Amino acid sequence: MKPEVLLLEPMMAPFEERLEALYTVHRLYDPAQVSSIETALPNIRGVVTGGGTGISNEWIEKLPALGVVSVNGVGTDKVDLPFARSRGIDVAITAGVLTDDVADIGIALMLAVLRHVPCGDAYVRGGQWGNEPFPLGTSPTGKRVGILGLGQIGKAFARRAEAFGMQVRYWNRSPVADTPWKSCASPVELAADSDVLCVAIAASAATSKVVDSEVLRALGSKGFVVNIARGTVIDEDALLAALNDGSIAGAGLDVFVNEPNIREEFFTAPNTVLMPHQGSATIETRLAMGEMVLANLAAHFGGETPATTVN
Ligand code: 8YV
Repeated sequence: MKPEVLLLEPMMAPFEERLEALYTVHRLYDPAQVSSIETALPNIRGVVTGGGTGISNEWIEKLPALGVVSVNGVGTDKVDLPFARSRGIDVAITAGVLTDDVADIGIALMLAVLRHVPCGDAYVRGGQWGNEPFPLGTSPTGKRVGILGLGQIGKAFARRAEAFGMQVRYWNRSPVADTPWKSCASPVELAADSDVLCVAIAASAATSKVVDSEVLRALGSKGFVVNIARGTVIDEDALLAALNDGSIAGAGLDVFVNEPNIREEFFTAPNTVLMPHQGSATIETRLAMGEMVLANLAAHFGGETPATTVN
Protein backbone atom coordinates (compact mmCIF):
# COMPACT_ATOMS: atom_id res chain seq x y z
CA MET A 1 0.00 0.00 0.00
CA LYS A 2 1.39 3.39 -1.01
CA PRO A 3 1.33 6.01 1.78
CA GLU A 4 -1.29 8.71 1.27
CA VAL A 5 -0.10 12.28 0.85
CA LEU A 6 -2.04 15.54 0.66
CA LEU A 7 -0.82 18.39 -1.55
CA LEU A 8 -1.91 21.86 -0.45
CA GLU A 9 -0.44 23.63 -3.44
CA PRO A 10 0.81 22.37 -6.83
CA MET A 11 4.46 21.45 -7.53
CA MET A 12 6.35 21.37 -10.85
CA ALA A 13 5.04 18.58 -13.09
CA PRO A 14 8.07 16.23 -12.76
CA PHE A 15 7.70 16.23 -8.98
CA GLU A 16 3.97 15.61 -9.14
CA GLU A 17 4.73 12.62 -11.40
CA ARG A 18 7.29 11.26 -8.95
CA LEU A 19 4.91 11.80 -6.06
CA GLU A 20 2.22 9.87 -7.97
CA ALA A 21 4.64 6.98 -8.47
CA LEU A 22 5.46 6.72 -4.77
CA TYR A 23 2.29 7.81 -2.99
CA THR A 24 -1.46 8.05 -3.30
CA VAL A 25 -1.72 11.80 -3.90
CA HIS A 26 -4.70 13.95 -2.94
CA ARG A 27 -4.89 17.58 -4.01
CA LEU A 28 -6.72 19.95 -1.71
CA TYR A 29 -6.76 22.72 -4.31
CA ASP A 30 -8.49 20.50 -6.91
CA PRO A 31 -12.27 21.11 -6.73
CA ALA A 32 -12.88 17.67 -8.33
CA GLN A 33 -11.29 15.96 -5.31
CA VAL A 34 -13.26 17.60 -2.50
CA SER A 35 -15.46 14.59 -1.68
CA SER A 36 -12.76 11.91 -2.17
CA ILE A 37 -10.40 13.82 0.15
CA GLU A 38 -13.04 13.82 2.89
CA THR A 39 -12.99 10.01 3.05
CA ALA A 40 -9.17 9.84 2.74
CA LEU A 41 -8.46 12.18 5.69
CA PRO A 42 -7.90 9.43 8.33
CA ASN A 43 -5.26 7.77 6.10
CA ILE A 44 -3.20 10.80 5.13
CA ARG A 45 0.33 10.45 6.52
CA GLY A 46 2.14 13.27 4.74
CA VAL A 47 1.39 16.85 3.68
CA VAL A 48 3.21 18.94 1.08
CA THR A 49 2.60 22.66 1.31
CA GLY A 50 4.24 25.99 0.45
CA GLY A 51 5.91 28.42 2.80
CA GLY A 52 3.21 31.00 2.15
CA THR A 53 0.41 28.44 2.52
CA GLY A 54 1.49 26.34 5.49
CA ILE A 55 -1.20 24.29 7.22
CA SER A 56 -3.65 25.36 9.90
CA ASN A 57 -4.12 23.56 13.21
CA GLU A 58 -7.73 22.85 12.15
CA TRP A 59 -6.41 20.89 9.18
CA ILE A 60 -3.77 19.12 11.26
CA GLU A 61 -6.55 18.02 13.63
CA LYS A 62 -8.44 16.48 10.71
CA LEU A 63 -5.41 14.27 9.90
CA PRO A 64 -4.89 11.80 12.79
CA ALA A 65 -2.28 9.74 10.88
CA LEU A 66 -0.17 12.74 9.82
CA GLY A 67 3.55 12.31 10.51
CA VAL A 68 5.30 14.80 8.26
CA VAL A 69 4.68 18.24 6.78
CA SER A 70 7.16 18.78 3.94
CA VAL A 71 7.24 22.52 3.25
CA ASN A 72 8.24 23.57 -0.28
CA GLY A 73 9.90 26.69 1.12
CA VAL A 74 11.71 28.00 4.19
CA GLY A 75 9.00 30.05 5.91
CA THR A 76 7.15 28.27 8.71
CA ASP A 77 5.04 31.19 9.89
CA LYS A 78 1.89 29.43 8.65
CA VAL A 79 2.62 26.24 10.63
CA ASP A 80 2.25 26.02 14.42
CA LEU A 81 5.55 24.21 15.03
CA PRO A 82 5.04 23.34 18.74
CA PHE A 83 1.52 22.10 17.98
CA ALA A 84 2.84 19.89 15.18
CA ARG A 85 5.55 18.56 17.51
CA SER A 86 2.96 17.84 20.23
CA ARG A 87 1.30 15.50 17.72
CA GLY A 88 4.60 13.89 16.69
CA ILE A 89 4.64 15.61 13.31
CA ASP A 90 8.00 16.52 11.73
CA VAL A 91 7.93 19.83 9.85
CA ALA A 92 10.74 19.98 7.27
CA ILE A 93 11.78 22.85 4.98
CA THR A 94 13.90 23.44 1.86
CA ALA A 95 16.76 25.12 3.71
CA GLY A 96 19.59 26.80 1.84
CA VAL A 97 18.60 26.33 -1.79
CA LEU A 98 16.49 29.46 -2.32
CA THR A 99 18.70 32.03 -0.59
CA ASP A 100 20.33 33.49 -3.71
CA ASP A 101 17.14 33.80 -5.75
CA VAL A 102 15.22 35.51 -2.95
CA ALA A 103 18.11 37.96 -2.48
CA ASP A 104 18.11 38.55 -6.25
CA ILE A 105 14.43 39.46 -6.31
CA GLY A 106 15.16 41.94 -3.52
CA ILE A 107 17.88 43.57 -5.62
CA ALA A 108 15.60 43.53 -8.67
CA LEU A 109 12.86 45.29 -6.69
CA MET A 110 15.30 47.80 -5.25
CA LEU A 111 16.69 48.74 -8.66
CA ALA A 112 13.23 48.69 -10.24
CA VAL A 113 11.87 51.21 -7.76
CA LEU A 114 15.02 53.38 -7.60
CA ARG A 115 15.28 53.56 -11.42
CA HIS A 116 11.52 53.51 -12.25
CA VAL A 117 11.82 50.36 -14.41
CA PRO A 118 8.10 49.42 -14.61
CA CYS A 119 7.17 53.07 -15.27
CA GLY A 120 9.81 53.25 -18.01
CA ASP A 121 8.40 50.14 -19.66
CA ALA A 122 4.87 51.58 -19.60
CA TYR A 123 6.17 54.96 -20.85
CA VAL A 124 7.90 53.43 -23.90
CA ARG A 125 5.00 51.12 -24.76
CA GLY A 126 2.51 53.96 -24.25
CA GLY A 127 4.25 56.16 -26.84
CA GLN A 128 5.14 58.87 -24.31
CA TRP A 129 8.86 58.81 -25.21
CA GLY A 130 9.70 62.08 -26.93
CA ASN A 131 6.46 63.67 -25.82
CA GLU A 132 6.80 63.82 -22.04
CA PRO A 133 9.83 63.98 -19.73
CA PHE A 134 10.77 60.89 -17.71
CA PRO A 135 11.72 61.44 -14.04
CA LEU A 136 15.30 61.01 -12.86
CA GLY A 137 15.97 57.96 -10.70
CA THR A 138 17.94 57.48 -7.50
CA SER A 139 21.42 55.93 -7.55
CA PRO A 140 22.14 53.06 -5.15
CA THR A 141 25.87 53.86 -5.32
CA GLY A 142 27.12 55.27 -2.02
CA LYS A 143 23.74 54.82 -0.31
CA ARG A 144 23.16 53.07 3.02
CA VAL A 145 21.20 49.82 3.02
CA GLY A 146 19.73 48.54 6.28
CA ILE A 147 19.05 44.81 6.55
CA LEU A 148 16.23 44.00 8.94
CA GLY A 149 16.87 40.35 9.82
CA LEU A 150 20.42 39.19 9.06
CA GLY A 151 19.76 35.52 8.27
CA GLN A 152 21.01 33.73 5.17
CA ILE A 153 18.79 35.77 2.85
CA GLY A 154 19.60 39.08 4.55
CA LYS A 155 23.31 38.35 4.24
CA ALA A 156 22.97 37.38 0.57
CA PHE A 157 21.14 40.66 -0.11
CA ALA A 158 23.83 42.59 1.79
CA ARG A 159 26.66 41.04 -0.26
CA ARG A 160 24.87 41.94 -3.47
CA ALA A 161 24.17 45.48 -2.25
CA GLU A 162 27.90 45.93 -1.53
CA ALA A 163 28.57 45.10 -5.19
CA PHE A 164 26.35 48.11 -6.03
CA GLY A 165 28.54 50.32 -3.87
CA MET A 166 26.14 50.43 -0.91
CA GLN A 167 27.14 50.54 2.74
CA VAL A 168 25.52 47.84 4.85
CA ARG A 169 24.16 48.01 8.38
CA TYR A 170 21.67 45.65 10.04
CA TRP A 171 19.43 44.87 12.96
CA ASN A 172 18.83 41.30 14.06
CA ARG A 173 16.81 39.89 16.96
CA SER A 174 19.84 37.98 18.27
CA PRO A 175 23.50 39.00 17.96
CA VAL A 176 25.25 37.98 14.73
CA ALA A 177 28.92 37.04 14.99
CA ASP A 178 31.49 37.25 12.21
CA THR A 179 29.98 40.02 10.12
CA PRO A 180 31.83 43.08 8.89
CA TRP A 181 28.64 45.15 8.96
CA LYS A 182 27.51 47.73 11.49
CA SER A 183 24.89 46.52 13.97
CA CYS A 184 22.05 48.88 14.96
CA ALA A 185 20.31 48.72 18.33
CA SER A 186 16.70 48.66 17.09
CA PRO A 187 14.62 48.65 13.91
CA VAL A 188 14.02 52.41 14.37
CA GLU A 189 17.76 53.09 14.70
CA LEU A 190 18.40 50.96 11.61
CA ALA A 191 15.77 52.80 9.56
CA ALA A 192 17.12 56.19 10.68
CA ASP A 193 20.56 55.12 9.42
CA SER A 194 19.36 53.70 6.06
CA ASP A 195 18.39 54.95 2.61
CA VAL A 196 17.00 51.54 1.65
CA LEU A 197 15.48 49.25 4.29
CA CYS A 198 15.56 45.61 3.15
CA VAL A 199 13.14 43.53 5.19
CA ALA A 200 14.37 39.92 5.32
CA ILE A 201 13.26 38.90 8.82
CA ALA A 202 11.47 35.60 9.50
CA ALA A 203 7.79 36.15 10.28
CA SER A 204 6.53 35.13 13.72
CA ALA A 205 4.30 36.54 16.45
CA ALA A 206 7.38 38.40 17.77
CA THR A 207 8.11 40.09 14.43
CA SER A 208 4.53 40.90 13.41
CA LYS A 209 4.40 44.54 12.19
CA VAL A 210 8.01 45.11 13.27
CA VAL A 211 8.09 47.72 10.50
CA ASP A 212 5.54 50.16 11.87
CA SER A 213 4.82 53.87 11.45
CA GLU A 214 7.71 54.80 13.75
CA VAL A 215 10.20 52.79 11.67
CA LEU A 216 8.84 54.31 8.44
CA ARG A 217 9.05 57.82 9.89
CA ALA A 218 12.67 57.12 10.85
CA LEU A 219 13.42 55.93 7.29
CA GLY A 220 12.19 59.28 6.05
CA SER A 221 10.95 60.89 2.85
CA LYS A 222 14.03 59.84 0.84
CA GLY A 223 13.96 56.25 2.08
CA PHE A 224 12.79 53.11 0.28
CA VAL A 225 11.44 49.81 1.65
CA VAL A 226 12.10 46.43 0.04
CA ASN A 227 10.18 43.47 1.47
CA ILE A 228 11.28 39.91 0.62
CA ALA A 229 10.15 38.37 3.93
CA ARG A 230 6.41 38.23 4.63
CA GLY A 231 3.62 40.81 4.44
CA THR A 232 2.88 40.40 8.14
CA VAL A 233 6.20 41.87 9.26
CA ILE A 234 5.12 45.29 7.95
CA ASP A 235 2.13 47.25 9.22
CA GLU A 236 0.44 47.63 5.82
CA ASP A 237 -1.80 50.48 7.03
CA ALA A 238 1.30 52.42 8.02
CA LEU A 239 3.14 51.51 4.80
CA LEU A 240 0.27 52.60 2.54
CA ALA A 241 -0.14 55.83 4.49
CA ALA A 242 3.60 56.56 4.26
CA LEU A 243 3.68 55.88 0.50
CA ASN A 244 0.62 58.01 -0.14
CA ASP A 245 1.66 61.02 1.94
CA GLY A 246 5.30 60.90 0.79
CA SER A 247 6.76 60.22 4.22
CA ILE A 248 8.78 57.48 2.49
CA ALA A 249 10.00 57.64 -1.12
CA GLY A 250 8.88 54.25 -2.42
CA ALA A 251 8.70 50.49 -1.97
CA GLY A 252 9.49 47.25 -3.76
CA LEU A 253 7.31 44.45 -2.44
CA ASP A 254 7.32 40.71 -3.18
CA VAL A 255 5.13 39.71 -0.23
CA PHE A 256 1.85 40.88 1.25
CA VAL A 257 -0.74 40.08 3.87
CA ASN A 258 -3.50 37.79 2.54
CA GLU A 259 -1.87 36.75 -0.74
CA PRO A 260 -3.09 36.61 -3.48
CA ASN A 261 -6.02 38.82 -2.44
CA ILE A 262 -3.86 41.73 -1.38
CA ARG A 263 -5.12 45.18 -0.50
CA GLU A 264 -6.11 47.02 -3.65
CA GLU A 265 -4.62 50.27 -2.30
CA PHE A 266 -1.25 48.81 -3.34
CA PHE A 267 -2.30 48.99 -7.01
CA THR A 268 -2.33 52.78 -6.90
CA ALA A 269 0.36 53.44 -4.29
CA PRO A 270 2.97 55.87 -5.71
CA ASN A 271 6.55 54.74 -6.47
CA THR A 272 5.72 51.16 -5.62
CA VAL A 273 6.81 48.04 -7.51
CA LEU A 274 4.81 44.89 -6.85
CA MET A 275 5.69 41.23 -7.48
CA PRO A 276 3.42 38.22 -6.88
CA HIS A 277 5.65 36.43 -4.28
CA GLN A 278 8.29 35.25 -6.75
CA GLY A 279 11.40 35.19 -4.54
CA SER A 280 12.17 31.48 -4.98
CA ALA A 281 10.33 31.12 -8.28
CA THR A 282 13.07 30.17 -10.74
CA ILE A 283 13.28 26.86 -12.59
CA GLU A 284 16.63 26.05 -10.99
CA THR A 285 15.57 26.80 -7.44
CA ARG A 286 12.16 25.18 -7.71
CA LEU A 287 13.93 22.02 -8.99
CA ALA A 288 16.26 22.06 -6.00
CA MET A 289 13.36 22.74 -3.63
CA GLY A 290 11.29 19.91 -5.14
CA GLU A 291 14.15 17.46 -4.62
CA MET A 292 14.29 18.41 -0.95
CA VAL A 293 10.52 18.11 -0.53
CA LEU A 294 10.66 14.59 -1.95
CA ALA A 295 13.78 13.67 0.04
CA ASN A 296 12.13 14.83 3.27
CA LEU A 297 9.05 12.73 2.56
CA ALA A 298 11.19 9.72 1.64
CA ALA A 299 13.22 10.06 4.85
CA HIS A 300 10.06 10.14 6.94
CA PHE A 301 8.50 7.12 5.25
CA GLY A 302 11.87 5.35 5.53
CA GLY A 303 11.65 5.72 9.31
CA GLU A 304 14.08 8.63 9.68
CA THR A 305 13.71 12.22 10.77
CA PRO A 306 13.97 14.44 7.65
CA ALA A 307 17.32 16.24 7.52
CA THR A 308 15.85 19.76 7.51
CA THR A 309 13.25 19.25 10.25
CA VAL A 310 12.73 22.52 12.13
CA ASN A 311 10.50 21.52 15.07
C1 8YV B 1 7.73 30.06 -1.94
C2 8YV B 1 8.35 30.99 0.39
O1 8YV B 1 7.15 31.01 -2.78
O2 8YV B 1 10.25 29.80 1.11
C3 8YV B 1 9.22 30.36 1.42
O3 8YV B 1 8.86 30.43 2.60
O4 8YV B 1 7.46 31.69 0.72
C4 8YV B 1 8.66 30.79 -1.05
O5 8YV B 1 9.87 30.22 -1.27
C5 8YV B 1 6.71 29.17 -1.44
O6 8YV B 1 7.11 28.38 -0.39
C6 8YV B 1 6.19 28.28 -2.56
O7 8YV B 1 4.97 27.95 -2.26
